[in-house]
Amino acid sequence: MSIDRIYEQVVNRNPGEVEFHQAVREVLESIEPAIEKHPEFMSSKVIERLVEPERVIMFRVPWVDDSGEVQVNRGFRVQFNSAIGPYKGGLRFHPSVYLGIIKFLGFEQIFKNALTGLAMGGGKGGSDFDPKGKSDTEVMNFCQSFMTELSRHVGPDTDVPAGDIGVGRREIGYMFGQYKRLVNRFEGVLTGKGPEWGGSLGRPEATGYGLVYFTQEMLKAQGDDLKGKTVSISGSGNVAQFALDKCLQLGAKVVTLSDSSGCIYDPDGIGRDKFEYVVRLKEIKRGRIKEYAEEYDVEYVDGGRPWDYPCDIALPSATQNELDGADANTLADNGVMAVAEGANMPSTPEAIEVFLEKGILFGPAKAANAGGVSVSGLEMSQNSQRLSWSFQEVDQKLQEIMRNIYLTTAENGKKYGAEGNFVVGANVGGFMKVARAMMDLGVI
Ligand code: NDP
Ligand code: 2IT
Repeated sequence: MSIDRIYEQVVNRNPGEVEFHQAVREVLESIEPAIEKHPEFMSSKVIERLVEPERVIMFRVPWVDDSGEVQVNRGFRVQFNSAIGPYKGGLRFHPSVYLGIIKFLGFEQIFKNALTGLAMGGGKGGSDFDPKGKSDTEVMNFCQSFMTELSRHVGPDTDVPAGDIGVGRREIGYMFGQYKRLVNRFEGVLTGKGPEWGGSLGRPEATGYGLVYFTQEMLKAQGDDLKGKTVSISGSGNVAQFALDKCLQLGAKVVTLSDSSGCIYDPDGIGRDKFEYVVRLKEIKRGRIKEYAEEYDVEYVDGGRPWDYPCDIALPSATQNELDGADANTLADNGVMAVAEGANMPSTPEAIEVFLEKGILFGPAKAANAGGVSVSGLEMSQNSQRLSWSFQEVDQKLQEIMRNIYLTTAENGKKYGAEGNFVVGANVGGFMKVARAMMDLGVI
């Protein structure tokens, strides 16, 4: 079957799952040069197998809210590919979650995890539960019910979930507590745990720090660095916060943040004190980014996104398809030199085309945000050893991993006729490792 035919079949077999179609299309288009060199992948139907999840689990999540009313949410876990290791990938709790979102995330995770060089397959899960506005007890009730079913399908050598949008240390804690109670074993079934109960130091920081380490590698190859650069970040959650933290450490000035309600612009830069305010606002008060504008008397645009403001570097770190072709043109007109994706699939295909055509350095999510899952992999290693490494040791390893991901990505782009195109580089780099493993393991 040709690549076009395979894509058509994915669309027909997964009707309405537009984000999944988008993620598959990008990968299939960019691995074409690799497939031409390896006809054995086609004859053994590696691609047809790769686009079909090994297992899809959907379940009812009933729970009782504070008023005593029963609520019913939907739970998902897509165990996409385990050719190179146990399924690994986060859980997303957000009202927009449906099967197509989890499949797109699980599919991308296969290649991202392969790029890290660690032994992790790809998976993703979540629920349409909205933690916003819920009490702590409600979040706990929900997490316990979610894990009561999920516990049958996961395990430290089978499938190891972690956080994603709406799932942080609090939710991981409630789920880990329930798992431990159900199976009567203390084991590394989840990553992103608190350091007191089996978590790795450096995991909260890992995605944001890794994103900036990757950006630094892209700049370094051009003889440049982050010092003195103006940076626009979207989102204000885990990834955005620690990307901001690392930018500050490296002497860059961050001028924007956002959430699902709107965007703030602080031309003086979000400094250390303001960063600490944002962490308290988002992690403890669980408030809105608008409150930042009120606190520091800066511009707030209701429903706005950061891409209209001039910057040297853009780090989209909120959600999928948050930066479109028009935004990319605006960024380019304002002189942006590099874009690196903290979120998964934040740039639309049209936006990516603009960046590549205009020669703007572009770090795709599978490479640029792989720091989070990398340190999750290191958390799994520490759990297996029953040891905890120091923050410095983890951070050092993270820097090495991000550098290797950059090198693999750059080399593969070059090798397959697309020098400087890190989309091709990341997709081919991840794909080759998984495809070779799938060949070696037989028709499974
Ligand atoms: P958080 O829940 O901590 O933060 C998410 C942020 O994005 C919040 O500011 C949120 O605003 C905003 N956001 C969420 N949905 C939307 C939306 N539909 N429109 C506009 N803004 C939105 O999640 P993370 O920081 O962990 O995740 C951010 C992105 O990074 C996601 O794409 C995730 O898949 C990706 N990622 C996360 C990793 C991790 O380790 N956590 C690893 C690799 C990638 P609000 O508060 O209003 O909801
Ligand atoms: O998208 C991602 O890579 C994550 N949400 C982190 C996954 C993980 O298992 O740490």
